[in-house]
Amino acid sequence: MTALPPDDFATVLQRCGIDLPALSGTDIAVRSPIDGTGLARLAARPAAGMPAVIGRAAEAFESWRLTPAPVRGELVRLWGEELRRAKADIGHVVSREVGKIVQEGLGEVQEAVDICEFALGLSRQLHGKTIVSERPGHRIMEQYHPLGPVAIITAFNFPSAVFAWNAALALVCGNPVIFKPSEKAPLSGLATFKALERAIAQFTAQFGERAPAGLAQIALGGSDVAEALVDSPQIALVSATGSSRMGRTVGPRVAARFGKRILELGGNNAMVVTPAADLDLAVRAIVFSAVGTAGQRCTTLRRLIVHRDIKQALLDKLLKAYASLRIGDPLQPGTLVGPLIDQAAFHAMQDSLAQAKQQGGTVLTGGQRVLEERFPQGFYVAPAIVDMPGQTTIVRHETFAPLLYVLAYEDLAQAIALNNDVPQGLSSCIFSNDLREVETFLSAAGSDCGMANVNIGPSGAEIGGAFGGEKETGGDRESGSDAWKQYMRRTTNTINYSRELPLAQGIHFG
Ligand code: UN1
Repeated sequence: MTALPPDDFATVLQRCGIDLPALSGTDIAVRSPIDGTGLARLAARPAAGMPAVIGRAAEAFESWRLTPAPVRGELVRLWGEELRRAKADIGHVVSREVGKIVQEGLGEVQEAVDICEFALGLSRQLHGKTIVSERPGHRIMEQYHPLGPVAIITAFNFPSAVFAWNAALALVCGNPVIFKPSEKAPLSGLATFKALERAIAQFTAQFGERAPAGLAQIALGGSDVAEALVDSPQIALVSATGSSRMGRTVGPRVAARFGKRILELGGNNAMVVTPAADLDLAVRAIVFSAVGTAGQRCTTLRRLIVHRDIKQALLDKLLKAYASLRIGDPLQPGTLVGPLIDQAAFHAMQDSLAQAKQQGGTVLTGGQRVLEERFPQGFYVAPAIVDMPGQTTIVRHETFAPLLYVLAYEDLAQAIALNNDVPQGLSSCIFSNDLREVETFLSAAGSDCGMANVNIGPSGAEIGGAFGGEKETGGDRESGSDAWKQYMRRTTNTINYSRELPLAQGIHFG
């Protein structure tokens, strides 16, 4: 199925509300990874202008925090509707700008719609607890209050959904947002942001002045813009998605000013395939999670930990599936693997392949550049599978490309140890129909990742669950479940409705 509008890209951008001439400049050159075509040249916001942006958000917070949460929910409802309406167009922009196949571009916008609907429901459920007191005539309760301006710094690979995950929750929780999209994907960010602006306009028509001017702002720019957000004491929460290297800089800087942060950093996600697995199901899951999005999801499958008795049988099936992968223009229906984001990503993959070989690896398939003649400026690769003698240095490193390492194991304890013995801790999964194996993998002695799945791959999480991971992935959670609590401040209230003043812990004072 293709849902691409037939129009040219300029028309699609216009329909998304993006006025290119008004945004034009020389700072950010946007290229399509499909064929290297220049899509736009945009002006960056000078870092010197950031205090004013942050100041407007701080001002907006003063009134937005007092708007009842269910009324704030109306704004994300409208945003979800706008996103639904613009789904095909925004999906197209995502495909053009980051090279996702049509289905995945659309899926990303659907993820943004889903989180808006989740946030709408949440707008009536921002509840705390009531706790019994040890003192007569007393009651203890918790309330969740808005936190303050939230900075959202995103990566190129989910340029629409990750902004929405954060912004929908932040807005419902009573916080203004400032969005700094990746310099590699500003148009997808803008298209998603413009839908929010349209929702704000409708909200204002309905509720008057309730949506203040600085409620949602976008700041196109480079690391200096990000740094201004990271270092500002007026930014209550910095939510940053990207590499562990980026997080290593952002985390301590936010901590130094006692700010809050959500870090979603690198993953090195594994699948354990046991002798009790449905191999055909496993193969389907491996293909989607290892080659989907050309291996450029933080949840991409990077390590296949397979029992030695079934390794060859699994590899035979997998190599067959890889041989039929359609690599090419992501806008064409039927394509499964689009391009890497840029030349640097291609070189990083080649470098990792060279290191893997040096470390004893055997390339079973792929790794080479393809379609070079048709797309001299597009970096397409044949997804690679590399058999490794063990979990060497390069296997422990996240390479953002379709590069799958295969490791053999003998007993489940060893498989779990391999799963956990990497610096990252985002997602993981086991393929097995053996209850004992499955429950062990999910237990306290099992996978140490933020996400551990059974008989599905590590990628493609639904928004209802908390998303995030441990160790160098950052330790935080966003999206569903109770991730909203990070966007609010908790206050514990002890209320005395008696005529006495008993002290806690039985203390007599005076
Ligand atoms: C990311 O790669 O940064 O679970 C996010 C998934 C998607 C989100 C990925 N829902 O693969």
